[in-house]
Amino acid sequence: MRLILMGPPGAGKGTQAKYVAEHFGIPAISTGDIFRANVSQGTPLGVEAKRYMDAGEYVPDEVTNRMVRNRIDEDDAAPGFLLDGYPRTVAQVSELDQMIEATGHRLDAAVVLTVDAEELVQRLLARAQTEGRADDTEEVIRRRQEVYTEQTEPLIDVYRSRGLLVEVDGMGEVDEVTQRVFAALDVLPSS
Ligand code: B4P
Repeated sequence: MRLILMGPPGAGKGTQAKYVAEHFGIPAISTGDIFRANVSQGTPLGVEAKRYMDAGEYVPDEVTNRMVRNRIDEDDAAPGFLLDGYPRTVAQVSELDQMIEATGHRLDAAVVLTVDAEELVQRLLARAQTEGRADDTEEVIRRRQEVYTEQTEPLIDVYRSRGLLVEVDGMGEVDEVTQRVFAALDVLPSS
């Protein structure tokens, strides 16, 4: 199973990714988490990524693509994977197409979580209180929403035109959303 999980910042990608990955027995690969781990370890990748993340901007494609390519080459991703937060740009879509083609497999679905704009801001402000992430200030949250609208929202039509889009209502309790994702994916031919 090869899945991507999309949605605006705060839609619950990271929250749902772990349940969905566990359900299908595949690793959840979060570009945001990998960047944050590098930031906290002070690696060169982390130093570079932090500049962009703290401003609410996307990390440059070539950096992100290389990182994902290395990660999906690892053994645990051979049976499949769930990409949480990648691709986020048109250039990342082409790169991912090549990565998957090289494995002789295909993408099974692109799941997009839809959540009201006001709810997104509330969730991220609540996360700021509990986790204190540097990119969860109101100003940066607003910038992240803009970047998503400009650079990532167009990807929804790309995957829709390929017949791979699975839209899931991301409003409500975490468990309700998880059940909706399972219900949408369990009917796919390859699962
Ligand atoms: P991410 O880590 O992907 O962060 P996100 O979009 O903010 O969060 P997500 O949607 O996963 O929300 P979550 O489940 O945590 O990216 C961070 C940054 O990394 C980007 O801005 C960018 O700079 C960089 N980056 C990552 N990928 C990149 C790429 N491909 N290219 C370039 N740059 C990249 O949920 C949010 C909050 O809501 C949580 O507190 C959660 O507990 C809560 N929540 C979740 N579901 C809920 C529900 N149903 N009800 C109530 N609350 C809920």
